[in-house]
Amino acid sequence: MTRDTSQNQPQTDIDADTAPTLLELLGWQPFFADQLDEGEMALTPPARVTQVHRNSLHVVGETVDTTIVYPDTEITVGDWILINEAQTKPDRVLDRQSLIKRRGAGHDRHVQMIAANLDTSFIVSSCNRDFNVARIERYIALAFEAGVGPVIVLTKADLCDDVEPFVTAATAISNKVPVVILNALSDAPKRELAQWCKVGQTVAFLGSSGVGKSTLVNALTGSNVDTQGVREADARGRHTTTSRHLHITHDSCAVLDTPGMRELQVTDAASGISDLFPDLHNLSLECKFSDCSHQVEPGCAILAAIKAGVIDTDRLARWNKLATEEQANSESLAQRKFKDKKLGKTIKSIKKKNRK
Ligand SMILES: Nc1nc2c(ncn2[C@@H]2O[C@H](COP(=O)(O)OP(=O)(O)OP(=O)(O)O)[C@@H](O)[C@H]2O)c(=O)[nH]1
Ligand SMILES: [Mg+2]
Repeated sequence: MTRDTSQNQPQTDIDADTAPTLLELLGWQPFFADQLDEGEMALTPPARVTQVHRNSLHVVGETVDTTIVYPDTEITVGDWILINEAQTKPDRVLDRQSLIKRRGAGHDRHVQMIAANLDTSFIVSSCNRDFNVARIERYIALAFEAGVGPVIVLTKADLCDDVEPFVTAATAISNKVPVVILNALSDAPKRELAQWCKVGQTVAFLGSSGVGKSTLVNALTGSNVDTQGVREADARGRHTTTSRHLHITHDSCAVLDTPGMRELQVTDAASGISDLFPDLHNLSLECKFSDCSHQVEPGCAILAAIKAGVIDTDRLARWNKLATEEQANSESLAQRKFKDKKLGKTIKSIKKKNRK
């Protein structure tokens, strides 16, 4: 069952009458082809990064399906690269159409790239205790920021007596995000997700552990990726999938399976958050002070709206939390970049002095 009030429909230029090429099945699109000079395609054929390991990348192209030893933190799963003739290293990473990223774990607040060149991110949640609007909103904000179309997929409908409260809450999140409710173990996924899974498209399953991401990957691709039952007590998964893996199908889109993410801190995502909460964002622009905290200030449009009873205070609290966190993470990221730059300059000037 799909509830779709949005305009979130993928476009594809692939000719449906001819059998797709491997490049098309890998998600090759005119956006990438336009970056290659004449002849370049034959000399260094493009390949897609399907897995990233600590010191190596697995890449697949029309003439290659190999692991290359290459420790590069600037390349992520989903990237398109041109490999050198010896097939030992990437010559060039093609410009990305999209990049989903989050603040990495740890204190240094680095940015962790989750995936590049996605068209659709399926945000998966189960119709049980896993369901959490604030967490779903985080995924949506990151997708909006990256220009990737989000779709909420509610799994385990078959195990739930009444799906309606989950559907109502999910549909209320944003009128730009369709909601699909299904049993991932049935034949529904292929049918219900078909409109986003055309040849040439790349889709990803994101969400907590145990919600059925790998089950959905298996349903779409016919693969046999490991899945595992969740804990009875709290419906939590066991972190069965441990790394991101882009799977290629023989007749539809490229499908990315991801591990359940324990923490999803947003960074560099101000416009994604505004897209998710456009009403609150626009109201805040009417506040008297541009740095209004919407707590006590006079002339605060948000406080006035609360008084008038026209905004949902829970939703307001979630927006406030997300926007504050985003600002703090982005500021510290900018400071770190500034410090790195300053340190780089100092090292350069010391080296210069020593050469004299
Ligand atoms: N009945 C039912 N079981 C489901 C559904 N979706 C997933 N499951 C089961 O839930 C368990 C967890 O599914 P997985 O696909 O491993 O979950 P995951 O999101 O990949 O979990 P991680 O790899 O740990 O992140 C498995 O036992 C699946 O068979 C569903 O819609 N209905
Ligand atoms: Mg999994």
